[in-house]
Amino acid sequence: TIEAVIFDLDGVITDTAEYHYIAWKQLGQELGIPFDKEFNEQLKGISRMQSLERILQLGGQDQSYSQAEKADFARRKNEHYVSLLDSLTPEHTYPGIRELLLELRSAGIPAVIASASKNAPQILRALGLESLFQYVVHPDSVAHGKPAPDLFLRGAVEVGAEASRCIGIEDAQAGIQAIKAAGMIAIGIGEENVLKPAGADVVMKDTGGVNLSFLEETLQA
Ligand code: B16
Ligand code: MG
Repeated sequence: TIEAVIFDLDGVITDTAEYHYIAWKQLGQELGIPFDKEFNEQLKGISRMQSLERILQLGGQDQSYSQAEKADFARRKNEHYVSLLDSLTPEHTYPGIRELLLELRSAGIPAVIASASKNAPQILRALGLESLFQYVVHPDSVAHGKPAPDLFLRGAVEVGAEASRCIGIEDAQAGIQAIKAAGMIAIGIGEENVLKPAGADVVMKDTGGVNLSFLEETLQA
């Protein structure tokens, strides 16, 4: 039996992965560092400052700015990102997610958020989902971000679940790696050719078909 389901947020619960992309792309343009969706896959699941470092590296500008300037770039990106969050309503919850959370609640299986985002609580409030999660791991509470397993392991510990009986759901390569490093079953949401190489046990195009019986079958497979 499943002891906990540990969800990533951006790109699994709602489409905020796209908002991150829009906001980073804008900053990239301002810095003269254009990039595409393929490069953007590397930014998913990693922290704000790490994302900025990757973009600067791409443009060969990683030595060009002081820490204060970098902090200012990250602040600007976040301001843009947070302004995009203003339009978020419960209708923006991905297909099947609310239904799955209700099924888990009925079955007494804890649902946990393991997101790298400092904006996670605000997003869950905007979607009206806060009360359906037993625990939200704070990204600053662990030593290492994804692809390290820390966020997922902390989530399991907080709800008293055995890692091998947890299912993690992720849209990012770094996130799938984190779930597998934690010794959990990994369900990828997105492209098979992106998430299978990262170690996903199963990949679904979207969240529509991810219900409790599917999760139980996946754990038993
Ligand atoms: P913030 P997740 C991650 O969220 C995003 O995938 C990643 O693109 C972002 O840089 C990171 O959160 C930090 O977000 O700037 O809001 O603190 O996918 O782990 O839910
Ligand atoms: Mg994500």
